[in-house]
Amino acid sequence: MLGKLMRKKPIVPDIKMSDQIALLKSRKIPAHVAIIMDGNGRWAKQRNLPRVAGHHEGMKTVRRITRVASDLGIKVLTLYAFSTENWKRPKVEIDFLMKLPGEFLSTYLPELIEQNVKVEMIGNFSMLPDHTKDAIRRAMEETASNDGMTLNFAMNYGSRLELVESVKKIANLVAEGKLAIEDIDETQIESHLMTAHLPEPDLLIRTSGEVRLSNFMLWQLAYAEFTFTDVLWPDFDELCMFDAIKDFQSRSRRFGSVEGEKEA
Ligand code: V07
Repeated sequence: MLGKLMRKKPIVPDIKMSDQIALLKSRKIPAHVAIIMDGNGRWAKQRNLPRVAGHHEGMKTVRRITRVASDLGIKVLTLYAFSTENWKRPKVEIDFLMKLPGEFLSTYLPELIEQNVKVEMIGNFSMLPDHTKDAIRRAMEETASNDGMTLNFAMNYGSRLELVESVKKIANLVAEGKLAIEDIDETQIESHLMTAHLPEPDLLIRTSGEVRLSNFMLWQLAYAEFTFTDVLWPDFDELCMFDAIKDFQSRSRRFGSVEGEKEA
């Protein structure tokens, strides 16, 4: 049953990458794609390598997928890099993970700037180590005026906590007499989320065969298409990305014309 849901590594079609991109762009491209980058530890284990080797390889996939997403004309790419749950992992692993933003940015920031990519972050910034904060802050500053794709890292992010924080802010407005209870609506909740300035994701991709949301963008994904693949994140390449977009396009074609009718 779930086997049908799950995508496998696509067969390599004999079409140039640029032609495939052009073909996909002739149909509807999702404005916002969110990805749960799973399977890095398993990738390493299969090779008898330490888990951190998988995380490091996963970082290279972030670079590839950022570039192809930008080429496809995707407006926002949100990547789940570190969840609030991930603090439970061994300290050595957390220390390694917290160095990845710095390494990623010192290696790839110039090409992100060249691609006109804007770096942003959602999640609790204040709990991150200083060196991680410094790297992210610098990248956000240096790309602040870019108006191409937004590369949005979910770092120390948890969706339920985000919703709790939104509710608290609204409660404060009510307590201060600035908002009437009757005026609390979906727009109010939404406008206090960390993604308030972004369009809702149209497509969620999760790699590595897991079919769960894991506390990721629960509110924002209400109407998104979901696509799952067995491919582990370090092996997720441009063709896998094309496959996910094709999947999205085949579903939008089926439902697009009767939007609001068949769609639930
Ligand atoms: C991390 C690599 C990708 C697979 C998932 C786990 C490991 C890139 C970043 C990053 C974050 C913020 C930023 C620039 C880069 C990152 C963590 C883990 C914690 F501004 N990859 N990556 N951060 N992995």
